Amino acid sequence: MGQVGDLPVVGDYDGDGFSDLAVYSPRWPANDGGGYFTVIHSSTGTSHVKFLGGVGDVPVTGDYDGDGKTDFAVYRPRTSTPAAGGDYTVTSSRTGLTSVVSRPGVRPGELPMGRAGQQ
Ligand SMILES: [Ca+2]
Ligand SMILES: [Ca+2]
Repeated sequence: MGQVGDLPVVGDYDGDGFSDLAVYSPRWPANDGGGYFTVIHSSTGTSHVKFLGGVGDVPVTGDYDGDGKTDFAVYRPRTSTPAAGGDYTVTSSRTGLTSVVSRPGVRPGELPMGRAGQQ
């Protein structure tokens, strides 16, 4: 944790009510196409790595499933047709399943705000 280019993504990933230190690394060292999250759980002090996303993705963590635990999520703008929006990839902390939600209306250079369901 703590490489050049890492982005802070603090959240309560273990659901104990305390924020967990976390970063998103846009690139996976063994594969330049992938990104990953590294979280130090406040409840145990142990670290957890979650691979998700790729080059150009922006971390947009939040509690999308409402279970009290922060969900791993990234946003990928559609650079080829920016006015068409982009795709959110979210891994539910409740089910462990990863899903992709497309959202229109994001303009070039605009970062997503709030939940995946809001515009
Ligand atoms: Ca926590
Ligand atoms: Ca959650």
